[in-house]
Amino acid sequence: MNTLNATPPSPLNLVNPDLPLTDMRDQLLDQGYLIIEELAVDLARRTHTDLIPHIADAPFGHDEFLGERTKRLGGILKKSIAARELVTHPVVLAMAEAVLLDYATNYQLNFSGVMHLEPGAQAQPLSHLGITTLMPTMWALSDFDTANGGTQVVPGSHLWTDERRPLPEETVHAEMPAGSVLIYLGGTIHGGGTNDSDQNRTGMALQYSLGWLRQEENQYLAHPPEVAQEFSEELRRLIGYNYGGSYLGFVNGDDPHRLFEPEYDGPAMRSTPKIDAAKASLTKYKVTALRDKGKVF
Ligand SMILES: O=C(O)CCC(=O)C(=O)O
Repeated sequence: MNTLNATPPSPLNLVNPDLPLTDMRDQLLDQGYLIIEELAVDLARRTHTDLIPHIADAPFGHDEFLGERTKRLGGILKKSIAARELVTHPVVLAMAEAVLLDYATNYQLNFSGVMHLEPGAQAQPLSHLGITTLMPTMWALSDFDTANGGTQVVPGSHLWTDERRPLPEETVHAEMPAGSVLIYLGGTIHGGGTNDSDQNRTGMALQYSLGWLRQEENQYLAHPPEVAQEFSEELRRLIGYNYGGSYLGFVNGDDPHRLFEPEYDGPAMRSTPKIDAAKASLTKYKVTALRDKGKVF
């Protein structure tokens, strides 16, 4: 039983971090987005402090999408140790598993970047990326609200056709205190808002994608082995020093993570047991789903 059941649902789909993961997953899949309020306040504060000097040096965007009063910053994991923990936050990874593992046996970090809207930043054209190949998140490093350009999302739009355009009243802005995270689906219509306030709005976008897709940010160049060796094994595997699926991404026929395991002298491993188990269950799931639709006999 969660505390939310006692009160009317938040129009912003704001939930507290104690909500059971299954309820969070259901809200995310149903509405196409979810905001977990103050999930990691201290980590977000430390990340913000680490990144402030880098944001000061970052350039503004040069077109309507990138925003002429918006600064973006990549290669975050070498700039902030605290950010590394946000990438592997267990609640967010649980949502990524729930959302992405219907279509792949593994998932990965697709992108990590700051999106910093200064006063006067204009709203982005809304994007509709289509089917769920991605689970983007936006961590509030500062408070987000409608006035300062809180991310726009269109509830339920992950189920819309490409042709349908949202009416203004169908769009909500993520309003959330620093340390909260907005999680949405790749197919949910979204975009940065207009910053009409006199404050900066700083968010960190961490996106996860199907393990067999090309990553948007080239993680191996952004975080080459000499940088990644400082990361945890979980983080290294998540950024791509791992199999993307069975037999996908090997190096010399072996697990790419061997690069960080000089002591390993066993046989080359062409997949991981976890990925093989996921593949087996996925195949079973797909055959069952097709049989239910009368397509396999
Ligand atoms: O800044 C935001 O709130 C969202 C930005 C975004 O969706 C993007 O640049 O792809």
